[in-house]
Amino acid sequence: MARSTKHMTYSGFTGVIIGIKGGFAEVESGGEQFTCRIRGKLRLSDQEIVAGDNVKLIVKGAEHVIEEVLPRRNFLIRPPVANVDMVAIFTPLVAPDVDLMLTDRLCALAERQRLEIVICATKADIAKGDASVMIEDHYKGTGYSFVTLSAPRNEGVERLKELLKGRISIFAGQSGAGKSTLINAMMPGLGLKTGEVSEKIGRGRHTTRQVSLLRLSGGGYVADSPGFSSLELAGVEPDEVRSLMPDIYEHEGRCRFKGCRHNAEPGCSVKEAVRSGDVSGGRYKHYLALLEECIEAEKRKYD
Ligand SMILES: Nc1nc2c(ncn2[C@@H]2O[C@H](COP(=O)(O)OP(=O)(O)OP(=O)(O)O)[C@@H](O)[C@H]2O)c(=O)[nH]1
Ligand SMILES: [Mg+2]
Ligand SMILES: [Zn+2]
Repeated sequence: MARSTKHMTYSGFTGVIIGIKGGFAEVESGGEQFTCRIRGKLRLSDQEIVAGDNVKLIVKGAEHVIEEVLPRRNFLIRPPVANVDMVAIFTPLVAPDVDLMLTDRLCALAERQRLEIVICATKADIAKGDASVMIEDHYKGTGYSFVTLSAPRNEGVERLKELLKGRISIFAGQSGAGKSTLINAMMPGLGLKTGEVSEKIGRGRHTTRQVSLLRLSGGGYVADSPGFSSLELAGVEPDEVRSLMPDIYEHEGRCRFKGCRHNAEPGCSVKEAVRSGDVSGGRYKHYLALLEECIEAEKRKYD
């Protein structure tokens, strides 16, 4: 794009925020990257500009200035990123531990934001037996993409890159699962900090902090995020839980009773599907746990 130095301002192009530092933002537009000043009135407004925001830029003298933030399709609080398409949910096949309850919570939260989901089973090189098959089986009824990965063997890395193409994705999941390691494997030379899994407590240390969008060579952006070891489904109504698990929700309207919560009611299509093996017993168990949690949270609300 030609930019005249004769005129004071040149207006009318858009870009994507890939990182923020102080009053400045890194913006990518048409394959180029600009450091831009964020207009004062935008900095003072209630809406904080975050990575993933689409913005309108102008050139003012030697400076690029962000004039306007375009409407967001969605917004994630942790990490703070706008316009997210997909979440890659990481679960290790070995240490720290296989915690599918935590993974299912994350899936439910991602569903709530209407994000695409890919399940990433990591550390295949040191996994025992059929750990990967077990996890794939757990998610068989969900329709989620599933990738088995090993960073040292470079296994699954190309397939994951293929899935991330053309999208803004967040890497999420348990601390020590290998998110930062995988980003490093996809982007040689980046050198994100990764942590050793602490032997003593079997949990990875939190090593990921800053949020910026990283552009993949094949197209698409990813944001790393710090892992965690627990997570609450805050503000979800008990009757909303089943809509956050597609393998369970598939049975909506098929039970004897309308609005069946699939726990105590007779003639329940979900319970039947668990018995016949069409719905994974593990997913059903986690559904019941999440349902119970939301019922308890609702009770507390009215105490
Ligand atoms: N054997 C093996 N080790 C891996 C693999 N991926 C990651 N690791 C190791 O697992 C540990 C944790 O990896 P990280 O990439 O820091 O994990 P993370 O998910 O980013 O963790 P947080 O930033 O704390 O959320 C490091 O010691 C990595 O070297 C893998 O595919 N195979
Ligand atoms: Mg990390
Ligand atoms: Zn039912």
